[in-house]
Amino acid sequence: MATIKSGTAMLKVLQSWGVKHIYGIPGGSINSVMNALYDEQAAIKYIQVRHEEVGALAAAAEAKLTGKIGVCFGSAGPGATHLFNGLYDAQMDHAPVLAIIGQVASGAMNTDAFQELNENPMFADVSVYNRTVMTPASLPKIIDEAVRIAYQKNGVAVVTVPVDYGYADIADEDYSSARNYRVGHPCPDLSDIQNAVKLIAQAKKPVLYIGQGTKGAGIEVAKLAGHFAMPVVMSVLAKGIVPDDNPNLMGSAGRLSTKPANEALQLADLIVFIGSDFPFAKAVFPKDAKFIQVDIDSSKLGKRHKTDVAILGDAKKAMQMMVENGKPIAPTPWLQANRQNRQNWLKWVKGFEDSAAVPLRPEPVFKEINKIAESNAIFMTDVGNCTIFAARFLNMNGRGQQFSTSGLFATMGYGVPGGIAAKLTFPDRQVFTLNGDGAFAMVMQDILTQVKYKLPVINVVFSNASLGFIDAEQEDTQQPKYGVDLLDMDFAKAAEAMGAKGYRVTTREELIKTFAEVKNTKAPVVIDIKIDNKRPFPAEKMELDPEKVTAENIEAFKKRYEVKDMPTLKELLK
Ligand SMILES: Cc1cc2nc3c(=O)[nH]c(=O)nc-3n(C[C@H](O)[C@H](O)[C@H](O)COP(=O)(O)OP(=O)(O)OC[C@H]3O[C@@H](n4cnc5c(N)ncnc54)[C@H](O)[C@@H]3O)c2cc1C
Ligand SMILES: Cc1ncc(C[n+]2csc(CCOP(=O)(O)OP(=O)(O)O)c2C)c(N)n1
Ligand SMILES: [Mg+2]
Repeated sequence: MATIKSGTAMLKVLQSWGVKHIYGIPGGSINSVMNALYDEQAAIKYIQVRHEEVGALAAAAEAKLTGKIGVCFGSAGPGATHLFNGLYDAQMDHAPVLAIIGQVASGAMNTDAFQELNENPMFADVSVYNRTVMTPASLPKIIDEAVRIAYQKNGVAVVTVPVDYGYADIADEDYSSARNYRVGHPCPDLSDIQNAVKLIAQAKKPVLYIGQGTKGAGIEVAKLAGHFAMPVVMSVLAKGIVPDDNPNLMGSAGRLSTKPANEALQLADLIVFIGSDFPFAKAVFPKDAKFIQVDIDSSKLGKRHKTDVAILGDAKKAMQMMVENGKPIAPTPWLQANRQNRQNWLKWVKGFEDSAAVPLRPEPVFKEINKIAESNAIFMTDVGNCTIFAARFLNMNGRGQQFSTSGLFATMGYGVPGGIAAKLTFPDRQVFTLNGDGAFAMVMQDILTQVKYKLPVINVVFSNASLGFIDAEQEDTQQPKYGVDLLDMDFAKAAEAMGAKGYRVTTREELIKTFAEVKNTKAPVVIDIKIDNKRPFPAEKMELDPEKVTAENIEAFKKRYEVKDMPTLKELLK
């Protein structure tokens, strides 16, 4: 009988599923996997990260960008516990990820051995599949099962491997089911579609709300909105699906939001909610608005809002069917007012783009990013005020550019790992990471990984010497600012020390010069931009409506945020 090492058979299964690289850090309990990775290095590349969390986040980010399984590993004990943030990120944004966890040798298990943890209960909550391998012969089959289930459930599969098993010889067979993998969604029910278009025809102020479930269907979103004269609001994770220059696109709602998007939803009498699980629905959607929901996951229907018409099925197909089954509606005063509101907002934002104020404002930074961004650029965005800036100020083309962040888990430290994953997976595409100074400091050691693997990522750090996002929250809860100030540092120097190219930017001239220089960089760069710690315009709590706040408050609000020529949507509708 031909034999193969169990660890090698495992990697052959991963190859059959199209896995090209695996992120992790070696340890005694995972060395049989390292041994197999050494043997198979021509087919699967081992990526040495400097923190397992970065490996797990990179695997999650890769899965989000490609829809394909991301793979990471950690050794028993501390290597395993370091993976959690990446795995929760994958779980909460529905990304298929496989985590291979080292374990002490089978004979030492359950003896409180060095670094031995009871790994199954540890990973129970984060996973859709979670098993410890019990014989060397079953390892490749269990890995195949894990990948299949991670795909089917869009979640995290965890396989714990006692270290001795990976070295053992087993029968050399085909253990993979990859060739049988199929994806399919239920077709929307025609009567549900007909009920939906009836509701749309009756609505006076309909809004189309889209989430990342509409990926690949930007054209259908634009058609549906145009056909029924609906302004469009998107979740942050849907950024980039519809071109930002579409006149019906209001932006995102909630706190990472724009004025026109929040106002459209406040006044909506119907929300057509497609491919989203928007967590702030209760706070942002009017309770009494009629609600149509489309989702491929039946457990989501009716979850976030009382629902009048629930449609189980693929977003693209459902949108096509709605257009086919409903009479077109000519642009209404409601749509026109929303378009005007959007125009006013964009004009106001543009008014800051050439600001030479020092410390810099974020708008001039995004002007330069938008200027050099290529038509298929990837924007990996960290968590904090920079997520607000990216949601508002990135001008994405809806045709090849991609945006990603840590959505529902919202972990800081997503940018740098995301940049590693994006550049490894798409070496020919331009990759930006957009990071706050707090978040960047959590993972900046992995600039070393970008350097080691020659990944020319453009890392932008918004240095405001503050945990700015939380600073604003402490203002809202009227408590003393505490724990939110950060020591400023020179990230450019740190980058240089790690072998990357570092830029320190404090003025508009330096900003323009630096971005022109990094446009076609062949090496990783870190641009440390000293920006003002001003609170971003709070579109989630605007004090502009005379029916709700005093004239004095409106004046103070306008003064603080330099608001001009932005009447409320209510005023525009009069
Ligand atoms: C600091 C921070 C603050 C945030 N604040 C905001 C905010 O103010 N506003 C905001 O919008 N977001 C915000 N987010 C992101 C937010 O937490 C959620 O992650 C996001 O709103 C969810 O987006 P989604 O609904 O598109 O994606 P998901 O939660 O992934 O939902 C997608 C839905 O689409 C369904 N689906 C998938 N494929 C299909 C298909 N083919 N057809 C039909 N349905 C499909 C899925 O079953 C799922 O129900 C923030 C993130 C960070 C980091
Ligand atoms: C790992 C983790 N810890 C804490 C938080 C809470 N949190 C959200 S945003 C934020 C501040 C981010 O600061 P920074 O990266 O400097 O960005 P800024 O808001 O200043 O632009 C914090 C602490 C989090 N989301 N993730
Ligand atoms: Mg900061």
